[in-house]
Amino acid sequence: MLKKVLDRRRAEEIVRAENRLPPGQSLTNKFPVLHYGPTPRVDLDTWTLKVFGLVEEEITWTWEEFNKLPKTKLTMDLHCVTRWSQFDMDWEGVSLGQLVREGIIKPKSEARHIIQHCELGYTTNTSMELVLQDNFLLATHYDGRPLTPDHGYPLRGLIGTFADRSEPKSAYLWKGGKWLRGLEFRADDQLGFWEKAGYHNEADPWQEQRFSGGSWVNRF
Ligand SMILES: Nc1nc2c(c(=O)[nH]1)N[C@H]1C(S)=C(S)[C@@H](COP(=O)(O)O)O[C@H]1N2
Ligand SMILES: [Mo]
Repeated sequence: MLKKVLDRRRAEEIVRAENRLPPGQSLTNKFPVLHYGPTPRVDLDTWTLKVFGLVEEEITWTWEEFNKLPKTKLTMDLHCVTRWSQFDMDWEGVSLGQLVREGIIKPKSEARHIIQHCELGYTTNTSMELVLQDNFLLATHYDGRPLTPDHGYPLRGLIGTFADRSEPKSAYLWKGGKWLRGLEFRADDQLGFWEKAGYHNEADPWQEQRFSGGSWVNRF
């Protein structure tokens, strides 16, 4: 127990020295589970991912079709607004940016924002620019294994930071929706679940954008 605490502290000192710990965050070696409401049960036979709104052609992928898309592996640090960060996590999935670059998804020229739509009504909004970056993934696997139900099986949005954190721009973890079922391209922005509840619309952990307006300290 004590050894674990000391290991955690030592690891935290290292990432702090490497400038990989955003302000107000501390390191965890666990992978906490955090979401609102129950964990949905997902049936892969009826599962689809819809790409809709301001795109040239709307798409509905079955699970089988989705798995034929080009795969990407990447290692990222994740930052939760509740103040834990986890480092060097290995992920696999599909890069939304790559799908757009390869013309598999064709956003209309007016598209500026994306809403991630999830099972049971969870949504989160970002600029289109943010989720087309290399540090956003439509993630199917963590640490070489399919996501567990609690972490978003079978598919989640995921945004993090690369070890060299200067770019691209990052966001707190809630900007990746677990149990993802739809990507809506829009011209105007529309606040998602936590954003409506007062969390920051951009949520950059390096700028400590936890809450919108006022002092975030008073929110605890
Ligand atoms: N569908 C859905 N996705 C969600 C949430 C949620 O409540 N529902 N919570 C977000 C928040 S606040 C966080 S911190 C991360 C947590 O991911 P984890 O449980 O895999 O650590 O999921 C995000 N995605
Ligand atoms: Mo969170």
